Amino acid sequence: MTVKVSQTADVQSFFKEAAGFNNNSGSPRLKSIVLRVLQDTAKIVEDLQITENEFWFAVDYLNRLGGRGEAGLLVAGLGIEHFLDLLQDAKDNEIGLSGGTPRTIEGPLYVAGAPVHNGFARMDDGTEEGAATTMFLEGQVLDLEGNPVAGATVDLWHANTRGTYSFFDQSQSEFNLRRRIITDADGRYRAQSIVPSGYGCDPKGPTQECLDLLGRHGQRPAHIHFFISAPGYRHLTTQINLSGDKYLWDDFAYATRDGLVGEVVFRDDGQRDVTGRYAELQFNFQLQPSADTSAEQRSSRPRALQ
Ligand code: MBD
Ligand code: FE
Repeated sequence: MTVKVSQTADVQSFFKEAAGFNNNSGSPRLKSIVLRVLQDTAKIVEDLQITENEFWFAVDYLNRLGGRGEAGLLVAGLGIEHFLDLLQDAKDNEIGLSGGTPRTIEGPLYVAGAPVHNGFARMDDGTEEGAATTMFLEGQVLDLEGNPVAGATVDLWHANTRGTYSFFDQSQSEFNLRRRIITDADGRYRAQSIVPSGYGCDPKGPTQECLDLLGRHGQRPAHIHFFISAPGYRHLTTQINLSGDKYLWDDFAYATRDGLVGEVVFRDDGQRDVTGRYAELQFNFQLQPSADTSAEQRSSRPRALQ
């Protein structure tokens, strides 16, 4: 027997009261959103016959998720952040915006304010020398016709050989593997860094706890994140996911897309200023023109150090 009360007039008007509809202050927008959350939560509780124990387990889970700062990780792992990309792609398509490098998720590990360099940056602090393979990353920022975009900001960040990111991994130096590179007159950016390893969720954290119950792993392929911006062009949030990685097409955050796979080439030919084996990665980005200056900005998502 399933008893349901959420659709009764009494309960619906009770939810409206709880969502602030009986007062004239606060935010009308938030009131509408909270009302819908209450209505849909009630429907889930009824339709799936959520038990008291399940409900309070979920409340405690949210406390633990926030306590560990993993809310952004869970939304990536459940594919909700990728869904937002799919929705934006469809909206763009609807109004005829197309072309250029595909967008993909930002993820939860950006830190604002990385050092700025013209044309070239050394990104790693040298502490993994011996363990890491030196990586030479270079390419151009182009418009949709293939013309170079000079003065574009290539804001990039990636993990170290253990798959961890500076700031979130306090054992790394400040802004290690995070830089902003301004493209030169040919639209070119160049970086010397280290080949990153893939990221794995903390096996003891609340996100992995949920993934375990879904029968899923919490691994990402090796990848490099980018914000690309330039006056007159649409902001681009994207990633290069590295070829040859076991998780390339089995990414727990669903960020790998056609057009975003980077071919890493390993060489040992003495052509670069390093001893032994090194890696080369070339990747160009193409930007769409912006309709207005707001399209040139990244979202106002709260981020570390801003
Ligand atoms: C990452 O490095 C990442 O890029 C995403 C999307 C989620 C967790 C860790
Ligand atoms: Fe990442």
